[in-house]
Parts: sequence; structure tokens; C-alpha cells
Amino acid sequence: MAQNDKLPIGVGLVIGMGLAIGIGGVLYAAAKAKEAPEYDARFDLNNDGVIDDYDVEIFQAHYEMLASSSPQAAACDFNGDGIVDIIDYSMLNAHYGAVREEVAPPAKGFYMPPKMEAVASGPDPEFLNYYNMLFQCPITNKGNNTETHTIKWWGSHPDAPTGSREITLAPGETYVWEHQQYAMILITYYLEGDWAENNRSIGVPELVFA
Ligand SMILES: [Ca+2]
Ligand SMILES: [Ca+2]
Repeated sequence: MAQNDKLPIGVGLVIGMGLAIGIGGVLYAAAKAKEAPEYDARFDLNNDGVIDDYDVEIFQAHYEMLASSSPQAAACDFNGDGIVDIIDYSMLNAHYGAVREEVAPPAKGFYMPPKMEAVASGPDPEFLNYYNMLFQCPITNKGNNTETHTIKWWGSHPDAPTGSREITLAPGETYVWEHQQYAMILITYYLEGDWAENNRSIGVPELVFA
């Protein structure tokens, strides 16, 4: 378990020397009186967002070492006096149980409207009485990070072309997916992204001029 039994493992559980028991006991009472210990990254030795037994274990492994002996030992010398000792432990103990405040979650990533722009003209007597359809869908990165996602599309008719494409967008950037389709009938188009929400759009062509 602990490599060094001179120190309490966690708050209040005291093993070893009388000095450690005395100081540990007092600090335990102080820590108990405080509702929420303050998070300080210096004491979160394994940087997992909480100051707990894992940090105490790391501290114990460097107990009574000189700060100059290793970068890890230096990290445990909280008061910077050159040695990892009971004073450093008391500082760690005062922050025991503290939890890092969650950083704001990133804003939602890619977004596409549920309904895309879809217009059609026709039927064109000069071109096999085909309709000319144009589908357009803006995809915007509403997140805080540059992301790469795959979009795919298909039409309501089995012969309508399908496809997929990888797109990379910086925060705030918009890519407009566009598809032009000639057909004897009006076709609905579907667009789908591989992200979690707001990832589907449907295009039902509206006949704007004959
Ligand atoms: Ca930690
Ligand atoms: Ca020290």
C-alpha cells in the first residue's frame, strides 16, 4: 500500500509517529470544519481534478526527500523550503477533498438545419421534361474547436446519387453542401452528419418556376 507509513493515508487516518498524529489530528478537525476545501492545482499532484488519496500517495512516495532530488519531489515541496516534510503535508491536507471546478463544456459542435433549401424548376420541355433541382444546406461549426466530420447524402429515389465527404471547419466557419439533380420526378434529399445532434437535414424541393 503506502510506501511511507509516517503519514496519514487520506484525511484523519493517522499511522505512525506521534508528531504526525498530533498535527494530522488538528488539521483533520480544521478540514472538517471547512465546508468545501479550496482546489489548488499545486496539490493535485496527479492532475485528475480532485485532491485525494492518490495525491497523498504520490506525496508519501517523496516524503523527506530533498526538492532537488527530482522534479516530482520538487512538486511536493509546496512551501519551497527545499525539503518535503510535515509542513508540506499540512498544506496538502488543508486542500484534501477539493475538486476542480468543471471548465465550461465546449459549445455544441457541428450544426445543420433540419430543413434545407430546396428549389426546383421544370419540367423542361427542352431537356427530356426533366426537373432541375438544387439542394443547399449550410453546416456550421458552433463549437469552440476545429472539428472534422463526415457527411453523407442520399435521395428518395434509388437511382439518385449518394455520396459522402469529410469536412473540417474552424469555430464559426460554415460550409454549404450543394447538390444539383435532374430527374423526371421531384426527389427529396437527405443529408446526415456523423456528429450527435442537429445532424440531419431534409430537402423537399419547392417548385419555384415551371
Ligand atoms: Ca489528484
Ligand atoms: Ca517543504
